[in-house]
Amino acid sequence: MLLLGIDLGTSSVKVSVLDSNDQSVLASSQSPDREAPILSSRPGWAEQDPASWWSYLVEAFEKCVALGTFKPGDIGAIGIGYQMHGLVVTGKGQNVLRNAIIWSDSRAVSLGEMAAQALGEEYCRDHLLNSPGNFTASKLAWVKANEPLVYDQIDKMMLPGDYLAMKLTGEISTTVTGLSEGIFYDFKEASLSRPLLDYFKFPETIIPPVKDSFDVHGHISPEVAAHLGLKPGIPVAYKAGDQPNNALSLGVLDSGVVAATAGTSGVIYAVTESLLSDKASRINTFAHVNYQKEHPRLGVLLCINGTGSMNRWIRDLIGGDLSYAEINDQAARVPFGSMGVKVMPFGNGAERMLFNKHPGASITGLDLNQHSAANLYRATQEGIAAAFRYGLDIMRENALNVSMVRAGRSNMFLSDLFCQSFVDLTQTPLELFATDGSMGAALGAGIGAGVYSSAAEATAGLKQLGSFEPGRDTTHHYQEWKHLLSGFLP
Ligand code: XUL
Repeated sequence: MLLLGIDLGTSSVKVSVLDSNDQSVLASSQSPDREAPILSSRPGWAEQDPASWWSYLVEAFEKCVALGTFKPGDIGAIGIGYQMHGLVVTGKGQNVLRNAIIWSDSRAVSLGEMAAQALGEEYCRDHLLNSPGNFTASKLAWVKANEPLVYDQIDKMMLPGDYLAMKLTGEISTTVTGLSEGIFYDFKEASLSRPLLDYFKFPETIIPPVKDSFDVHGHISPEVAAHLGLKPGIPVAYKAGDQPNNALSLGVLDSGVVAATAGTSGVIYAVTESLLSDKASRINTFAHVNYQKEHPRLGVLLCINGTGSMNRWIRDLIGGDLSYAEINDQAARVPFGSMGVKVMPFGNGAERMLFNKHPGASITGLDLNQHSAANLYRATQEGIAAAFRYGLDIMRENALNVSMVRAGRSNMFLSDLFCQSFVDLTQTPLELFATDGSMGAALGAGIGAGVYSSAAEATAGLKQLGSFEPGRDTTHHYQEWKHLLSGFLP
């Protein structure tokens, strides 16, 4: 059977078609070619039009079909990985009522803080495993408070991946992992959080039916099947946020190994069985794709909003039409430390590991007679790597053992320079694999559709492409960077 994997990212939608027999990739494509826009009409706001996600998906799939390497009618199941924590709201006729408020949007931080106070630190820590922060529930509360005309028309609220599944199948559902990433889930009770719904006065009917990640989330509608050339009735058999999905793609299902991504955001993701929560919600705990009430598997996640977003901003601003590969070549000609230039990559919304503050991005140490664009390119990658180190220390403070990181060879992990900066600054080895979010979503579909009996079987063909080992002492450089950062913190 062929499997279609969809990765709804912030910068593009990527799709891959896999042969379930040998897990080979028959076609892969993404849309748009350059990064998709984020609409930001006010500081700290970040929205995207869900209709654009649908158009990107159709375009990316049509590009795959045009390669002529598979028959769309042979696809037997579809899986979706998606940008987390976003809010999509629909009316009775499945019409989208406003733009999606996406994960990096910070408008709801204060509403989340008020909710945390009202619910109590203990309840948030022990039951929600997080403060409501500016996650989906707080975003919905913002719509309720500020756009009552929109709120009154809401039939269902959903995560971005639930929206794509709805478009494909006409059916609306969500997942336990999705509810947990929106901070709607009470892990102690293993159910929707009643105190949270009561506090925000959300009716329970606004929450779609809840399923496991590996389950049937609907069947492709006849109209969509005709449009895309798919067989009508094939299932969407898997849905998960992009970070748990990335972990699945790397075979990270249990404690021990740790997964990372460096796309628009950067994430380190560890799996644990205990209901772990950081006292200040600087790292977050959500249900993993294999979470079961009786068999809890939780993903503990450190997120840096300004990762690929910072790298893209620098490229767009001073790199013009240069490709990322050309920028990496230039950066590699500058020595480690970027000759004193330092970058704080925090310009993409409230940073959870910085107590939901939004210090903004900054560049320091520029010498106009010495430095060129190459110094900025390198300092950007080193600044992002230093931010990873800062976050990893918080994970270790929470007794998470991170002795090795696994990542797909994609996004910023395509850059050898970034990989080396990452291992040098975090002092943690890195293994790279031939996978990405769209492949993970395809494998997830295979599990959900029963083609594979376990995640271990689905990821058995995972190929390692290389590894990086820490090679230099970066203590002094990192201490200087951290000292600069402390100037921005409360
Ligand atoms: C994870 C997070 C981001 C988004 C990006 O908690 O907010 O990594 O999932 O798509």
